[in-house]
Amino acid sequence: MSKRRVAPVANKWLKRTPPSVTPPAGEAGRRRATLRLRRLATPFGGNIDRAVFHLVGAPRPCGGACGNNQLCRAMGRSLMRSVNRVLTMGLLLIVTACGSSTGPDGPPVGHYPDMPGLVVFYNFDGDLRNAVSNRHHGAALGEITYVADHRGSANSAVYTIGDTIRVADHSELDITGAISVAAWVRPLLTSSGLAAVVDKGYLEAYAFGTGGANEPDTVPMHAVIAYRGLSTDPIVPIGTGEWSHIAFTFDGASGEAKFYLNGAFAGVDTSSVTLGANDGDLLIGRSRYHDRYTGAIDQLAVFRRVLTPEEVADLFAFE
Ligand SMILES: [Ca+2]
Repeated sequence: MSKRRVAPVANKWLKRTPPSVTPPAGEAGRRRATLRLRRLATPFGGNIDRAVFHLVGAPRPCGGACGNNQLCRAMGRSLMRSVNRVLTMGLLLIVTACGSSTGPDGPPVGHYPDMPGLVVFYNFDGDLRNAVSNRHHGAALGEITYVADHRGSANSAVYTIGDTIRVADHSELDITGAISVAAWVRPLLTSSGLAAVVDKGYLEAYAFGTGGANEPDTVPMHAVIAYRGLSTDPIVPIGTGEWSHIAFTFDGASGEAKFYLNGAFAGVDTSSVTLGANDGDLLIGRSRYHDRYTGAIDQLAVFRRVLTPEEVADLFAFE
């Protein structure tokens, strides 16, 4: 496919999903903005002015005109890499448009980084559907409500308070060897133990969430593999009542468990346990042993492999 044919598709896609023009404040915000541009710039096919304009509201080229602005220099490097991927991205955009349940003029549905090994992805945009396949959709056990997501979009994240989402047991959810789990979370309460955002029965399999309060108004990330608790040391706190992106990877071969907070590496733990299969349902919002998570959850993803730090950063930046 030529770049000439890709451009109209890319522009149409951008028109449907206008990017934010204001990068969030702080170091995490700058990192997120940079990553966001890397994704946004790809379909521009090298139109740097337009990409920068969309991101920071400044119709100027990156590079010299931006002087010492670190964000712009990072954008420039990302853009050069992105241009080389434009043909591949163009194809993906067309596939996304064709897969939209509302037709080519509607918003993309179920779009997420086209990453290998993704087993389930729940965007919780008003429903409990798995966007990866037509299997493993969630069912509410109790009353489930929807709240605004980390960008403030209404009805775009799920809120659990003593209620649970059940995904029926399936061999595809029995992940062994290596796993990664990621989600946006806004925990409301601290917990003395595990507060399971997701659980497949952690006596044999896996669970990931928060728990073990170490300071007022904060919780750490907490994973359990085959009944072995895993966390960062020292503990990296997550604020309660605010959105954070958390991710966890476990490599059964090396026993290495890595944690990421807001797209950045946060710590490692090791264990020689064996990640196993069982006949449990996949539960969201509590474990099968009733370790409840209270708060909001969004963009919950489970992979059957170890994600790289770059991939975790991409998930954090994903719109
Ligand atoms: Ca969502």
